[in-house]
Amino acid sequence: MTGLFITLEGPEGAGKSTNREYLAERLRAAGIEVLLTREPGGTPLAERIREVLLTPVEEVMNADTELLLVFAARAQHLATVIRPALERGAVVLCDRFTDSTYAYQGAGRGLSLARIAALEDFVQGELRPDLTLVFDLPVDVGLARASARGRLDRFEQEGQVFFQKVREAFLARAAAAPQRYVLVDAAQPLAQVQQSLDALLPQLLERARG
Ligand code: Z5A
Repeated sequence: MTGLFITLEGPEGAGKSTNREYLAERLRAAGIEVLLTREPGGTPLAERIREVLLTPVEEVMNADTELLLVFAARAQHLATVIRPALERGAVVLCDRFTDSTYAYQGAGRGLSLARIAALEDFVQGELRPDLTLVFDLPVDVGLARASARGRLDRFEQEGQVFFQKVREAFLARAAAAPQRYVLVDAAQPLAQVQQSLDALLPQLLERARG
């Protein structure tokens, strides 16, 4: 694989989608091929699985079902979108990936991290992101931003305790592997967040150009 696989992670309302667009523009302006995508989703079939995961329904979804659906969507996304893009040398900017599984299904739902790691190996083989930007902000700030958009999805209906565990999981993963993760203070005004992304650009361009 010759491309560069960058993931954007963090709790709800952290600005991942907004900043994904911003980074893509900056990289494209420098002549780099960028593929913008997201999880769960990123292909028509995986987007249908996303709908199942996010739509609140009366039947309570079993946590193992949730975990398997996340990885089912990921298998499709990797096979049809992410791996082909990396093979042709593109930069893949993916809004959420397996760090979210460790944070939401692992820390949030309390599922076994060893089981998640086994599925990660099964679905991804050796593929891991080259770089992960963790957009961090206090839970109440993120939830206020997300709920300003209106109707809450199935995850957004969880309480503060769930999201606190999610936030701590992202921070712990970033602290455990500082060579792969960059922590971004997402509570700052957008212009400042984007200044910190600008500071990363020379490094990203160098890595994207191999
Ligand atoms: N999930 C999972 O459980 N397991 C997995 O393995 C994966 C996912 C991959 C869908 O993700 C759900 O899937 C997610 C976890 C679960 N749970 N939830 N909820 P999603 O990425 O689609 O959902 P999200 O995180 O809720 O997306 P989001 O709320 O759109 O957040 P965002 O992309 O980080 O933020 P944004 O859309 O760029 O910004 C939100 C608002 O804040 C928007 O109005 C912006 O204009 C504003 N904003 C952004 N930055 C700023 C700053 N700096 N200041 C002020 N306002 C700002």
